[in-house]
Amino acid sequence: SKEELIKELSDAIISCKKDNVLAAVEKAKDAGMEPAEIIEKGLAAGMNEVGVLFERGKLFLPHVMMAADAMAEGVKLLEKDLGAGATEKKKAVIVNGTVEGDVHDIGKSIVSTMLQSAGFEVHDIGRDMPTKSFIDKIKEVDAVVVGLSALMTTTMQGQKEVIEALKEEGLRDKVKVMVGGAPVTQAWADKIGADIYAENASEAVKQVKEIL
Ligand code: HCB
Repeated sequence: SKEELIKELSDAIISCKKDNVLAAVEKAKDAGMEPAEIIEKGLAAGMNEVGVLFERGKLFLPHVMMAADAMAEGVKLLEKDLGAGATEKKKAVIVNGTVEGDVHDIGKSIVSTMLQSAGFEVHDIGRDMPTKSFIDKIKEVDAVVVGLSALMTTTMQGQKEVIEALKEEGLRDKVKVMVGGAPVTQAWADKIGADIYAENASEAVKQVKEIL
C-alpha cells in the first residue's frame, strides 16, 4: 500500500544508507507514486525523524551527514520525473539560497528543484550565502522572487537582513520574499515582513504561483 511505501522511504533515510534509499525510491516510482509525494511524504519525513533522533542523541552527526547524502541521491533520481509534470510555461525568475552561516541545503535544494519543475527560472546560489550575494544575484538576473532558507534559530536573522538590504537598494517593491526552513514560522515571516512563508516545497510552489 501507499502507507507502506511511504514508511519504507522514511525508514530508508533513517537507516542512513544510500542503497536502501535508492531501492525504496525505485520501488515507489514503479508503484506509480508521484515524485513530489515520494520526496515530501517519504524522504523529507524520514529526514525530520533523523533530526529528532539526532536531538535525542540516538544518532550522531556522521549518520546525519550520511542520511543527508542519501537523501540528495534519492532526490536526484526523481529530478527527471518531476520535470515531466510541468505543463505551465511561467518563466518568472527566482533566486533561491540558504542564508549566511547556515550550511543546511537539502530543503533549499528540494524547493529549487520543485520550482524549476513547475516552470520557473531558478537561480540557486547555494548555501552559507551572505546578504550581498543574494542582492547581487537578484540584480544580475532581474529576479522577482527570492527564496531564503534558514535551518537554525541563529541564522534566521539573515532572512531579515536580506529584506532590509532589499529596502536599502530600493528593490523591495519589485521582489517578493519567501522564507522557509524548520525553525521558520508564519509569525516570524510576518514579523520580518516577508511575503511568503512556505512550510514545504509544494507549498512554496503553490504560494509563488499565487503571488505572481
Ligand atoms: Co544540522 N541542525 N547542524 N545538519 N540538521 C539542525 C537544523 C538542528 C535543528 C538539529 C538539532 O540540534 N536540534 C540544529 C539547529 C538548532 C538551532 O536552531 N540552533 C542543527 C545544528 C545545530 C547543526 C550544526 C551546528 C551541528 C554541529 O556541527 N554541532 C551544524 C551547522 C553548521 C552550520 O550550518 N553552520 C549542522 C550540520 C548538519 C549537517 C551538515 C550534518 C546536515 C546538513 C546537510 C545538508 O543540508 N547538506 C544537517 C542536518 C541534515 C540537520 C537536520 C537533521 C535535518 C535538516 C533537513 O535537511 N531536513 C536538522 C533537524 C531539523 O531540521 N529538525 C538539523 C529535511 C528538509 C527536507 O527539510 O526543513 O530543511 P527542511 O526544508 C523544507 C522546509 O523547511 C521548506 O521546504 C523544504 C522542503 O520541504 N523550506 C523552504 C526550507 N527552506 C525553504 C526556503 C524557502 O524559500 C521555502 C521553503
